[in-house]
Amino acid sequence: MQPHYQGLIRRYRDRLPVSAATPVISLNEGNTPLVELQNLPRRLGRSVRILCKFEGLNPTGSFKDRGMTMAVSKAVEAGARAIICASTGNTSAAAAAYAARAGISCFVLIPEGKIALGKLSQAMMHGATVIQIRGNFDDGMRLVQEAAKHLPLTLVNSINPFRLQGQKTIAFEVVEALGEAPDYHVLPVGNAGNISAHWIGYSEAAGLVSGSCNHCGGACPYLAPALCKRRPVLIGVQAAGAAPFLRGAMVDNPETVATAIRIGHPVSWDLAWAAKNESGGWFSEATDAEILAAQKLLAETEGIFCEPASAVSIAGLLKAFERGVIGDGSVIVCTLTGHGLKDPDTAISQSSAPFLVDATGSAIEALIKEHLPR
Ligand code: AN7
Repeated sequence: MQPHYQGLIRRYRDRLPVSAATPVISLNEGNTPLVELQNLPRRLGRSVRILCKFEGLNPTGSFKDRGMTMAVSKAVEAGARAIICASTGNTSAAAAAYAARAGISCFVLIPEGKIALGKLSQAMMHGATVIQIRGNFDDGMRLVQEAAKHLPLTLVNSINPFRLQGQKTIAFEVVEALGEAPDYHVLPVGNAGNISAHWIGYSEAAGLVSGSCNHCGGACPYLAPALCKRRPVLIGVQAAGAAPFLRGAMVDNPETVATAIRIGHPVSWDLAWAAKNESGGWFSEATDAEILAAQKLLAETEGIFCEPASAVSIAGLLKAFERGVIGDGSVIVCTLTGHGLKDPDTAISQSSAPFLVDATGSAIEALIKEHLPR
């Protein structure tokens, strides 16, 4: 029998802080498709390659599974019997699922009324103790840190360094798929763990660890030596109503339709600035209208349905094109962090309502004829 893919810890064991003693808690996350856009570049009149790393196809529907397999495996290795996190939704879904897989308890704090229904249903189905707070994600983040200090709980937000270790593997996969790093990598930024993890991953794939390149020692299996130091320019995109990196300061009352990134006090503040600076990249922002338009555009022109927070990368890319900062021939990867099915309400509210007709052949035929391509 062929050994089938069994998740990113087994795949990248030699590059992750695990040992033979680490119990691998996995749902075979990672190994997500890198889908090249076919229609959008043409429609935009750009001769560039745009590839979407569709993290929505992870087991719980978001990139959080990459971090959670590591965080929960290490928690169980250390003897933890319960984990806790604050979440805008996706982290709670992943934490709940991996805790179920591990047979341990899970507590999640979520902002009341501000998490997408798909995510809430996941946390509830997997048996987590779901605690809604009268506050936002940043309040929740403060509360879980306090709780983890004096209660027997392992905190699994991205402040837990094992989360970033798992999430860095996305860069390994991109480099393997393309044979080298792309020119640009665009992704949404909320709590800022993921942009930090992307940079760690690209740096390790390039043989650049702790600021020094060791490719000559042959520690860089993914790249030809000539390309060894190559890393992408990172473009971190925020929702305009929750954009502390654009404002240069924390934001107290973040608001956006992209509830996943409704975060004003990102915990990986310094790491994210370093990633942006070292990569020669930049932060940009998109309004709610731009985010929803980008989500719809991607769904209608390419058949890819991501959640609003993920469409932020497409919105940021469109802005970069408008500003003329991305040259012809560039290879661009966009991380689509979560699946569109996570947030059906937002999708339905921005689409036209289904038609309703009598159940007769003539009614159906009339309607179809009206809509056939001419
Ligand atoms: C779809 O679930 O913070 O910048 O609590 O769900 O690493 O925070 C979610 C974040 C982007 C931002 N896209 O990533 C949570 C949570 C989606 C997300 C982000 C999130 P970070």
